[in-house]
Amino acid sequence: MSTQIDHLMNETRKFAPSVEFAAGAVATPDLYESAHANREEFWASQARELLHWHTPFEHVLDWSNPPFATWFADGELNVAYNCLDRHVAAGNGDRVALLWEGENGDERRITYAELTAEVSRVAHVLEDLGITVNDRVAIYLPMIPEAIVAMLAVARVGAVHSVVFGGFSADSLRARIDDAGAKVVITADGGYRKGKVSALKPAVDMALADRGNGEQESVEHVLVVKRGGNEVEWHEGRDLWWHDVVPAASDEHTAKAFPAETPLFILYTSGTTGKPKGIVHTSGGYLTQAAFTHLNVFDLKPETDVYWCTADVGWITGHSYVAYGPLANGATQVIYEGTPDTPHPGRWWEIVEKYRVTTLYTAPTAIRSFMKIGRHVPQKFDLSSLRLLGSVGEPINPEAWMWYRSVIGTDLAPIVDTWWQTETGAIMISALPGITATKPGSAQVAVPGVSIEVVNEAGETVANGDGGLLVVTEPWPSMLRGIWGDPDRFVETYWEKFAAQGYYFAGDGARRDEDGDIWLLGRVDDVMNVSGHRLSTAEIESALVAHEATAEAAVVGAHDEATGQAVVAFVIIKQSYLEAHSLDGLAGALRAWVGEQIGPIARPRDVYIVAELPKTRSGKIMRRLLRDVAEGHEVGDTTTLADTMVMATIKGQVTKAK
Ligand code: 6R9
Repeated sequence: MSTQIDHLMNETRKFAPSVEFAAGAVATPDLYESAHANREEFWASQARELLHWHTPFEHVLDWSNPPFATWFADGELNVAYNCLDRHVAAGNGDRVALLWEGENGDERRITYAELTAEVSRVAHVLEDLGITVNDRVAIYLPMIPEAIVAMLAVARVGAVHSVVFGGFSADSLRARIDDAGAKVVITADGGYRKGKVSALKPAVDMALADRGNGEQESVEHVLVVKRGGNEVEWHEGRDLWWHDVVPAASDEHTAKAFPAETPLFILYTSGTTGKPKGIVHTSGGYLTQAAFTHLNVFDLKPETDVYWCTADVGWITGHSYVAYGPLANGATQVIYEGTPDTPHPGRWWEIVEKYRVTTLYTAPTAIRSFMKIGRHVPQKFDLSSLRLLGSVGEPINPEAWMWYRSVIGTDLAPIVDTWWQTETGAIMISALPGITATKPGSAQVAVPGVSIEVVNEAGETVANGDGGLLVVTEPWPSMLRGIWGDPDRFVETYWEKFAAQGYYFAGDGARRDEDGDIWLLGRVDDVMNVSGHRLSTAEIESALVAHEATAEAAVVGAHDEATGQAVVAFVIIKQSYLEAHSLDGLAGALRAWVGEQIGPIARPRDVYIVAELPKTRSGKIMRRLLRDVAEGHEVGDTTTLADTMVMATIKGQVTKAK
């Protein structure tokens, strides 16, 4: 790690914005000045300028009961109205909102007027199903326009959505439905992935199957979009086809105003324990910061830009920078259903050429996988429309940054490396294009109105050049308002570590360079980052021990060229299992098992069957030693182990398996 950091810290290349870009840039340096002069007044004026308030707010921030914040609490708005109707009212109804490309080549162009009408119909359908303010609706859909429509329709009626990534298993879906107590699930028969229809409805059926324990099921209805055309089972009375009920509903729907602190969504994310956390975001503050950052970080010119964020709506990036930010700003955006290499490795670049995409926002893991294939693939396409590139999800290594800049951005487009989290709701650290001279590998500076520090364990700000922990020192509008149903966990997880200072602890290590620019160094807890997706070691360990063969399991995130980190599991097999079975194929079976339990993204790259795990005297598994083994390093300090010989045994077993 330290050699990697030193290497990063020696990165001195800098790219100043071009004169033309700077001259036409949306963001101006006075944003920093006015935010600095009065942070609350700054956010209040952004909220007034960027959004429509049915009832204007007087109160900006209430921080009298930290860490529970409210923003704009006496104001009222409708999030869907802000993303739809007001653009139509302003005469932009004919502007294309969504340029949708199915993996199989299907295409749809949907204007703001059409999107407003469709969301209105679905809002009626939801109301007819009894959905009202604060009710929860689970959304389990592929990347099709209906995913956006569903989110906005839920928001329009004041209800709360919980989008569950379509790649998650029935068990993961069930846990999320139960935790939130969802009344309706919106899903599809299936969607296209890697050239085939991948079914979704069966997972919903499994999630809702009778549990045989007499527990009351919260879900009353399942609304099903027909996309894959695959056969599905039907539960009369519970299931409804979207195409039966939506077209029949009225396309006129009055968007009622709701208080700014009305919950907008719950999004589950991995924490350090096995149980995913339901991160809660509310309406006014969230939408303000999503819109502000989308406008300024992506230099949005809504009349001429074609924006494309490649994230799935199942992740926070898909919430803030596919659904809410772009639509609040009246942007035209591309949405693509499928995988980047279907049916050919140039698919993304073909889409950029076809729609003349100007702004591309994606993840380092995707960039590295394109690097691996080679520049000849993107170079077959005309990428000259691209004028701005964004990165999110994990640290982007300078090599990938440079490749992104030169091959995709043809040495012209600025790159914004944006640091933020499910919990922060919107971008917190990023260059502003046209203002900041960018540096490969560094996320650089807090956005205007956000206060970030790098501190030591005692909460003291470190000197430039030193490393420490990343904290947010002041409340921000799109901050999480809590963990669904678990206020204690909210306080413990984020606020206890620096309670004396009142700082939010992000869980990331960071360092400031001599210019004061911030470099992110990865998680400091047991959360892994695989292809930009957060996975918890504990969650995968509990899936592994749920298998009949496993006695004990330890999971680590090991460095991986392509995915940033990869899941590597060490498992001890039960004696009883060993006596009755051969170990042939067991590692593969355990990999597949995790994929079924949690979802394919959680499937370990390697599963090693070992006789013992390294533990401290207090019984804590020392994952850092296992990470050394997984990465093929010299094993670090073992003096705190109860049995110092155990690492030699494990190394022997891993070497044999390799
Ligand atoms: C938006 C998103 C959050 C974690 C975060 C950090 C990592 C995100 C990053 C980055 C370095 C960046 N992360 N962006 N690390 N540079 N530009 O990814 O949210 O899924 O909640 O993950 O991702 O470790 O703490 P989420």
